[in-house]
Parts: sequence; C-alpha cells; structure tokens
Amino acid sequence: MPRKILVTNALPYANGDIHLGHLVGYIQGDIWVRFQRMRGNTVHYVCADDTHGTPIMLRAEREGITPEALIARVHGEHLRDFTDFGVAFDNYHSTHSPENRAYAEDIYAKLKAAQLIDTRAIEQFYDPVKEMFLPDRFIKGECPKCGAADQYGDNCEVCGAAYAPTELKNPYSAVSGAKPVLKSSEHYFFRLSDERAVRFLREWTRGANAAGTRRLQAEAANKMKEWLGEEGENKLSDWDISRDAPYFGFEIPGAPGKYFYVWLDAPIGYLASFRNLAEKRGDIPVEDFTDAARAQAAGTEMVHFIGKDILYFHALFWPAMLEFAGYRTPTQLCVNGFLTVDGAKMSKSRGTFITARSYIEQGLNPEWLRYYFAAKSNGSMEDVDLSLDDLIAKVNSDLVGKFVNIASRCAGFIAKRFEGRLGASDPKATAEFESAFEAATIAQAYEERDYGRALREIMRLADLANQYVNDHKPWELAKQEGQDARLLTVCSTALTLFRDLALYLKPVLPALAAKVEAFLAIEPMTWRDAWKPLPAGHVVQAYQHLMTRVERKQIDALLEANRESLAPAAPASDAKAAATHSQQRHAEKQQHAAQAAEGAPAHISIDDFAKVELRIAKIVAAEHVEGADKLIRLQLDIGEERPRQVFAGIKSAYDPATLVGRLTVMVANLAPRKMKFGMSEGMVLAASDETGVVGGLYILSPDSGAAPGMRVK
Ligand code: B3M
Ligand code: ZN
Repeated sequence: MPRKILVTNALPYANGDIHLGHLVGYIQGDIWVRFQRMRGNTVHYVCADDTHGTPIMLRAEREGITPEALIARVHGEHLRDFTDFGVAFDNYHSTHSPENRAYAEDIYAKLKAAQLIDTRAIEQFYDPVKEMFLPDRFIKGECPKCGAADQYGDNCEVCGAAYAPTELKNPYSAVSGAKPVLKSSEHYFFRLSDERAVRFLREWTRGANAAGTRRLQAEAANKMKEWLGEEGENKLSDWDISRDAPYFGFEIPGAPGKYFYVWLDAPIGYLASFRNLAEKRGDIPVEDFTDAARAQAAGTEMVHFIGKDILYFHALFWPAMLEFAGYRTPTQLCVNGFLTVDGAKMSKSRGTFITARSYIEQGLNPEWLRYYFAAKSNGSMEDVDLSLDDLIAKVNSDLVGKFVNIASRCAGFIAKRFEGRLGASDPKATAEFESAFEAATIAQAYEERDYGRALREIMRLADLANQYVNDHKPWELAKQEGQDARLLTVCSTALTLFRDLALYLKPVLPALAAKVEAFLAIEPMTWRDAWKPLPAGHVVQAYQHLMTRVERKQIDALLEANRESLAPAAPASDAKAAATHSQQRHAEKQQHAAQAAEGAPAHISIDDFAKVELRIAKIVAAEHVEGADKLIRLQLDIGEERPRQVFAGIKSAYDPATLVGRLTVMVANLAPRKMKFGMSEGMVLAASDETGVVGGLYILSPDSGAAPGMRVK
C-alpha cells in the first residue's frame, strides 16, 4: 500500500532573505519528498510564509508600505529562491490567508470549549510614545549582570546572561527611544500546564507512529524529557497566545484589540497551505489528513521538517493544540541542526552569511549545494558544517570525476559508431554489480534521512562502474579490428550502470537526473527501474556535458558578494531574532543558555582565541558604585603606567574590601566602554552557572608565582 504523507517545512518569516542556513532543512525536506515519490508514495509537500507579528508590522512602517504589501513582495522572493534550489513545494501559501484564519479560529474555539484557555493580567513594558507593548527584543538597556550597554531585553550578548526585560538597567524602547513604563494588560493563555496536556505529551513523546518509525529523533526525545520532567512532575507553564493592538495578525474572536500571537497561527499555516492546495486541486480529501479520527482511519501521515531552534514550539505547543482541538497530531518531526561555514557561525563580516539569491546570481550551480548538504546530513540534530574547500573537493571528485565521467567516456562511441543505438548489457556484469550493491540499503538510508550514508553507498557503485570501464577500456576496443560487438556491450553496460547511479542520485540532484533522462531518452526514473538494463536497440540522444567543476574563484566571488563591513546589526535582522525569542518568558529562560550554546560555532581557530588578550591583574582598589546595585569599581594593575578601571557585576558575591590585593584574570583588549559611572577599560572573568546568579559568582585566581601583566594563553 502506498503511503499518504503530508510533508511540511518550517515557514520562514516574511521579513528576511532566505540564506544557506535556511536551505539545510528545506533541501533535506525536498530530498525526502522526492525519494518518497520515486518509491510510489503519495506526498503533498507544502510550505508558506510566516507573516504576522510586531517585526513585520514595524518593518512595513519603516518602508512606508502596508504589511500586506511587504508580505506580498517577500512571498515572491522566497518562492523564487526555493524554486531556484529545486525545493519544489506543491503549494507555497501565506499565514495571512482566509484558510489560516478559519483554522486558527476553529482550533482556538475548540481549546476554549475544552477549558484550556485562560485569561490573566500581566505586566509588560509599554512604549508611551509609540503607544504599544514592546516585545523583549524591542527593549534595550544595560545588562543587569555585566553592565554592558545596548543589550536586548531577553539576554546579554556580552556576558550571555538571560533575564527578564524588567531587570535591564536604564531600559529604552528600540522603536522610539522612549523610556518604557510598566503597564498591565489582559492576556490569553493556552493551559499547557493542565494535567491532560502533560499526560498527553508524555505519551506522544514515547509512542511510535503509525508508520512504525519514531516520532522524534533520540536527541529531540531527550529534550522533551528534560522539558517535561520526571513522571508526576509538572514543569510546563501556560503559553501566552495573545498580543495587544497594534499588531499585525488575526484578532481573537470575542476579544477586541487582542490578537493571536504569531506563533499560535504559524504552524496552523501548514494546514492552511494544505487546504488551499486541496481547493486548487479538487481531488485531495483534506480531512483524511487533518481530522484525528479520519486520519487514523485513512492511515495518513503528517511529517514536519524544522530547525532545532523551533523544536519547543513543534514538540510541545503544536501537538497539544492539535490533540485537544480534535485534529490529527504530527507523525514525525525531522529536526535539523544549524549551519556553520568553515567551522564557524555564519558571519556577515567574513561573507559567510550567504543569501540564496547571491548564490544564484553568482552563477553557482544549486545542485552542488544540494549534493554537499546531502552528503553532510545524517538524520540527526547535529549542526551541519559547510566547509568550502570540502564542497569543491566533493563535487569535483564525486559528481564530475566519478559520476559524469562514466557517461562521458562511453556515450561518444555509441553516438559515433552505433548511431546512438544501444546493444544488450552484459548480464554477468550487471548481475555482479547488483549483488555487490544493496539497493535496499540506499532506500533505508534515504528513509532515515541519513543521506550521507546513501551517497557513500552510491559512490561505491560509481567506483565499481568506473573500474568496469577501466578494465574493459572502450577507447582501446574502438581501435581494434573486429571488437565492435564487444565495444557496444561494454558501453551499453556502462550506460545502464550510469542510469542506475542517476536514479539513486535523483532525489538529491533532480535537475541533473532530468538531463540524464533526456540524454538517455527515458521516462522519468522511479525506484522500480533500478537494475532493469536499458534494452538493446534503444536509441539515446547526443551526449551533452552534464555538470561543470566548481572553481575556488567562484566561491571567493560568492564570499566577496556577501561580505559586509562591520556594522551594527541591521534592524531587519534584529527583528528576525525578535519573533523567535519573544516567546513565553518562563520556558524560554531555561532554554536560553542551552540555545545560546547550541547556536555557537562548534570550534574557533587558535587565531580566534589569540585575539582575546587575557592578562593577570592585581586588584589595587575596589569600591561600591553609588547608584549601581550590582557593580563594583575595580582598579586593576596589569603592569601598565596606570591601573585600568573596570566595572564588574560581582557586588552580590564579594565585599570590595576582601578583593584588594588579590590577583585575577582580565580581558585587556576589550574596547573601552563609556558607562554611566565612568569608563570601563576591560573585563574581569568570573565563573557562574547558566542563570548567572543562582549558583553564585566566582572570580578567577592564578597559581602563586603569576605576576601582574603576564599574558594568559
Ligand atoms: N517562522 C521561525 C523560523 O523560520 C518561524 C517558523 C515557523 S514554523 C511554523 O525558524
Ligand atoms: Zn551582560
């Protein structure tokens, strides 16, 4: 029985460009969909733009256009980018659509009827000039921990501390610059802490799905255990699903001036896009995929491809919302890690924050990237590293050197000597290949999204096929009298093997596979064609070059095109982060430190580390700072003419008097920063737990013998 699967990719925000970091998950999703279809399964593959929320409203305002005009423009850009990379959704819709409103209202009404919606007043920062409540990322101020200026309302980019916006010192609105005031407002909550929800989520996490596969990867299941706590424990808090006007979104029925929070209607956008597709097509039984009872009866699946930063929304809120509204719950979450480039976080100054558009505009082949991402995907939540030299090496050696090479060495003889007409393949040779090679292994690897394993196996066959050509040397047979029949058999056999390779590569390289189909003059390949030799007498087309090599200079030009001078982050990217982070305070806080760590590059180079100048400092003076409840003013001798003044957020842990005379470690080459209380000319290092407060604060001491000014490295 063919499977019936609704597949989705996360909905990108309608306020930023698609970049290579996005593409990891979209390419993984698209490969899986293409594979399932080649196997004969029915797949509906949908996505949409995620269009609501404060950042989009403010960006439209800055551009002097309506939010509707902004999201219409971005919709076109996003769709074009995906299409250019071969990510072929059946429908690319919008969360700002009538289908989405209808589903959001229905789900909300059912949750309300199930007594899972609550209201309560909460106090939040309000911008009195702009007359709006401020999401955390739109409030800035001095970090309550380290005093760093211009930090966001949720966490400090200098010391990494996570806190509530109300803890910021000297807060100001990033929208108007005004000092925000605390104001109370009624909010709507989804009662995730309800016993029913907790019980359901425990079950859902543990259970297998109808397809017999796991709903969650091992790492995701572990995260869920962490979030849910031990049996009998209840660690979940209710989820704030409303925002006050002005807001770009859907007004909550029966609650004038209150809007659904963007994250409430974002995943519902999957269903909306699907319904919109079904309406256009007319032959899809929508409820078989969306209604709990009907989906169970019909045995349909719903599979979501998402990034690990949004697991929380998809593994907790989303299944719970669906379950208690009578909708079907997800069959499987396929979670991918972040993208690093050459081992580091994507960086605008290095030019590694590469947009999809620039890649296309620089004339690079999208299938190089598809191949490379596939080769680096193993079905886990690990981060994927795009090593640019490795991409060049892999594409050139695997695709051009091994795969394309087989056809280019044999096709010419078929054209010139046999008018394009194939002979019979050597049955002994093809049988040998078939037995040396596990087609089922490849299918299994694709199914598990371990594309790296699939490609390794395919390249093993490519090696065998090349070996076959090398052993039989068609270029020599062609010169020998009376070897025509042999030449025809060898080239025909090699082209059959080439067809098999193209077939197995097709989910990853659809455009290349289409060229192969045209060259071989065959129907679109499906899994059933594997190991069926191209028949004798079949006429192929003239061979045209299938893929060019990647040159380093093309990659360098790409980096150059994306390099931006070091400037403060653009408001647009601030805004992007805003919607991801301005969610439920409570749950977020515990996650923050972990997420920050996960988002960081896996490794830095020794050169990166060497940039930080750490020195032994002697504390020659320490005193309280009037008007600052966290800071101590330190004078630090590091062997320079005069001591450095540093403000350290360690007042909660140290009596200044006990610090004088101690040696510690400071960062000596931090740019001096003007603070309210004077210049801060460096930073002292202190150990703390993730919260930065609960477990105490501990400054460092060197072993005896270290002297002021010594470099620490
Ligand atoms: N727009 C965040 C993101 O693009 C958010 C995803 C919504 S998925 C329903 O990662
Ligand atoms: Zn800080």
